[in-house]
Amino acid sequence: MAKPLSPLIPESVYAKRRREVLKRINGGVALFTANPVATLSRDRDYPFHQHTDFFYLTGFNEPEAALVLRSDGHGPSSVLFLRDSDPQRERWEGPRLGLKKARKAFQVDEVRPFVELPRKFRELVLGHPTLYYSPAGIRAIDELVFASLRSPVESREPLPFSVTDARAILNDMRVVKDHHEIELMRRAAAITGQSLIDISPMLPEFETELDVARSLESLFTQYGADGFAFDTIVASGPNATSLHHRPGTRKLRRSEAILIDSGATYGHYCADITRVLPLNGAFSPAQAVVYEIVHTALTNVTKRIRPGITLDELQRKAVKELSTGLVDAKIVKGPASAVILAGTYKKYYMHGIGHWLGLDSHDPSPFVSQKNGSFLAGRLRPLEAGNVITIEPGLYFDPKETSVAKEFRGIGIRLEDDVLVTSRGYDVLTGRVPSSREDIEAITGY
Ligand SMILES: [Mn+2]
Repeated sequence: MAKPLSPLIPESVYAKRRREVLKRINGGVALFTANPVATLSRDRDYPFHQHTDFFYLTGFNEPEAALVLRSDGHGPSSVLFLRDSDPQRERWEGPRLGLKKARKAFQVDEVRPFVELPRKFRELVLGHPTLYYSPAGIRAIDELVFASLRSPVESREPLPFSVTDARAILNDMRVVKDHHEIELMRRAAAITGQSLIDISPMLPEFETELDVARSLESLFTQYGADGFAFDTIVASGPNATSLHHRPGTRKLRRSEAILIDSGATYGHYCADITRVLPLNGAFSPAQAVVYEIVHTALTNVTKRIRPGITLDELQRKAVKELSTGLVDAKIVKGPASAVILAGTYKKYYMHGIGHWLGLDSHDPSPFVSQKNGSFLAGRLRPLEAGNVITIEPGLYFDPKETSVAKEFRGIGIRLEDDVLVTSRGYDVLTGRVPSSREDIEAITGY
């Protein structure tokens, strides 16, 4: 019996991940919960998305579920709580896995109804000094966790006396992808990439940004995507200077370029690709100049990727590439060293070079851990084989930006690839999607 929605990674892999958590919590107990279904207004809910830590450990895609992992060796070491079958509710909400099928599907010690969690929780955490918790924003569960700390002074009940963020453990585990995950991410990248290629020659047919966004998402689905990594960004003309522009009903103009930043998910794993395409098949001279600078930065930063390098180093390389490009093209007054030192470039490049990618489009960033188990704030660990990151240099000139010549105002160019770090260097998962100016003009030349 396959579990709903995660037949792509075998249960044995999830079981292995849970054993790894048990090892790392070393005598503690851990609680992971599913995301809630949030109400939008009245009878309408927000679309349900599973909490990615919970999904990583279970592959289970229903709300009202929790996983308790206990590492003291007494009693059950893994207990999964979930909703039982309820034909009446299922008539409205769709099928649930239910307890009976869950007992067959999951390699856990116990499967219990979710409604029992409050009653059972105290018993499960008893005797564990530390409770590891990955909060999903459910007040009632937060309350349960705090209540477990609130035992009377000198109580005979040895309840946990510390609560710790379980995400540190999960961040550490999730940052290195296994071959199952890499396969899913390759597929998500292929779906997203092919859809972008397919939609390019169709662009003149679209009226608005929203048209483009919905048609692209439809292509994702046709190619087998099971969702979207984030809300699709489609920004035409000067809208591209706003980093996360939401597509609207603005009419597309042939003289402009369109920035598309989007990602399909496959097996819940994300792709995240950005391309900028000219709406009339060729970039204007000013667009072309900026495009070339950003593309050179993308190429030269990507070449640096290998185990041991940090994202900070890649960012410094990006800043150097972009600043030099701006000065060489006479868009900004030099020398480049002054542009970098004074931070003038931040007016035009105001974000990081990339982020980790996985179940979340902004996957956990691995921080340097200290001997005492705490983390050094803000210090990212160097890249290692199995990491997947995005590389996304960009240049944005506000329509009102008077520090650059008129023809550059309102131009926004960002190019983004997804890159797997390998033991020898890197593998661009989105490498089949054209990115050079010539190749982009070739696929949009109608
Ligand atoms: Mn991104």
